[in-house]
Amino acid sequence: PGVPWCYDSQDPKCGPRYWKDLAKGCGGDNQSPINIDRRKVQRDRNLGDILFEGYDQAPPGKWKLMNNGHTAMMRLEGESVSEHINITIGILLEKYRALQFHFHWGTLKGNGSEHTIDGDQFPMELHVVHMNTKYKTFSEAKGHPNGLAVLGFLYKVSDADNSNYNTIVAGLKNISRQGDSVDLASTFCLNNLLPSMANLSKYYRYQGSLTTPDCAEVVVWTLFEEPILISQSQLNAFVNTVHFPATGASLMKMTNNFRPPQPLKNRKVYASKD
Ligand code: SG4
Ligand code: ZN
Repeated sequence: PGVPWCYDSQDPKCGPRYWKDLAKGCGGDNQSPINIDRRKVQRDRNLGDILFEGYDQAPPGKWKLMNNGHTAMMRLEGESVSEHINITIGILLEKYRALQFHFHWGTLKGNGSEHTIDGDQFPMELHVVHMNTKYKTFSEAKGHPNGLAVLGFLYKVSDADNSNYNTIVAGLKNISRQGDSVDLASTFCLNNLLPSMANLSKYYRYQGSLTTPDCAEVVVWTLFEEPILISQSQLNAFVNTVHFPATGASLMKMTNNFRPPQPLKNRKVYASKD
């Protein structure tokens, strides 16, 4: 079900510039991603450290890595499992439960982050999607501007492999095609995939949307300043291993699965620190 949307790299005829014709929401005034202009952000002293719960524990269940045709996505198997992974954010200290995480990347030569900082695009971006626990269902949450909270992390290339990514990178070969999925033993915790917790106090906050159709404007966005380090060969594994949905006989590598920055319009971006 849903609209046949895609990225330009798959087929320019259904790429981001046409999304608003497929889903009205994608033409809204609070769209994501955005470029973050460091000179224009507003310091907000109320933006304290985010409280992470369960990020430091290997979940009791399994991580399910899947190719949904648009990205490589990791889902927690079973609701009771993901209940243990929460964040508390914002002045109202609202609690959000983790649902899944996924990646946006580029090509072997080009960058693939969705958010940019001072116009700079990064090699890859991680999104951890959470739902406000005061709503009972995902569709109820999608009816409210504070329904979802996505944590965004940018990657930087390092010389050494990031061994915390070995399980995911190795799993990619099992999700080469759309619909493929693989259960990964949950021997690692979410923390391991992120920068050190001590370096997460600087972040940007703004009100935005999902970055794919229906582009619902229901996301409290947090983009962290501190990058995640990963090696070029680990990045290349995403570009080389995962494929878009097959059209006819040809199988096309999944590349550039990012939406470009959208107009900020009347919004403000807040920074937790100078
Ligand atoms: C990716 O396509 C995920 O696989 C989607 O998750 C996600 O949609 C979509 O990105 C938009 O999320 O953090 N980039 S984003 O704004 O979470 C939703 C699923 O398809 C609804 C479950
Ligand atoms: Zn995303």
